[in-house]
Amino acid sequence: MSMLSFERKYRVRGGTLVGGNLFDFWVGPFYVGFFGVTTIFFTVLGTALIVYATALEGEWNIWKINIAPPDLSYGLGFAPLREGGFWQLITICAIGAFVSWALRQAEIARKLGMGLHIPFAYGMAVFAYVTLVVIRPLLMGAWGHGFPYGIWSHLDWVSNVGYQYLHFHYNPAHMIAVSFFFTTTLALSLHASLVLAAINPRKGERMKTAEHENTFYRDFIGYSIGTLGIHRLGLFVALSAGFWSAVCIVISGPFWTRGWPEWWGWWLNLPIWN
Ligand code: UQ1
Repeated sequence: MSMLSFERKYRVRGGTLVGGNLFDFWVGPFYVGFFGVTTIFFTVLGTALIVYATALEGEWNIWKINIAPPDLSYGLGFAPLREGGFWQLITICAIGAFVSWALRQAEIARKLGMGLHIPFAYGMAVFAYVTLVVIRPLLMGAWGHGFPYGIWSHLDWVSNVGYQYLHFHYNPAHMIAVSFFFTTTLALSLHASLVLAAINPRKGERMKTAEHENTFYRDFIGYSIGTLGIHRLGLFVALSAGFWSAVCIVISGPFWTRGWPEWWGWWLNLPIWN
């Protein structure tokens, strides 16, 4: 709220992606817009469907609530509500809400004359989810290959699918994804600790700036990536983690159906070992 004096200058109408100035207004601190309305629509409907499906199942233990996709025998068709149809409708609502949210980010960025980095970054997470519940099931020929919506049940799904491929950690794309996840935590902890160290000097001393940050890393490892560079690196490693996660699951089944340890046969079969 304290930022409103600054925000007022930028709260200008126009520059929407669709709908002209129909929903081009703010409610309190929030921009509404056409995609704000569609986000709320899909979120409310999807949540209501989750609650309704759960009521019919009768399991209210938060850890055990489960809304399962259809049986594989339904293929790519619609299933009756209580046999996976709820899962299908909830998936449609989830994708509707996630895509609306990304387009609202894009609309706000556009109104402010900013780049589209935020919707692009968020879109990578949406892409990973869509890969799990749409792209891979389509390639495998059945919605039943999507993961169930439930805290315990989705963990069981991950474990079971992992064991279907014998040892999922031998999946090369999974290796790359995990490496990027760890690198992301390393980059963020390096960056956050460096910034906090610079702005929290000893008592009585002035806070330090980028000059000190650069100097620390040049003294320490002979290289500083710079204040802009660290954010570019952070975005790259974080997006790469999401991207390779999507790749590692979409190749499991559509591309490789045996155990992942066996994939490394190409290495053992290199002629140089003879
Ligand atoms: C860095 O060099 C830098 O520039 C001054 C930052 O900006 C504040 C950083 O946050 C970090 C972590 C580094 C060091 C990182 C690498 C990859 C050398």
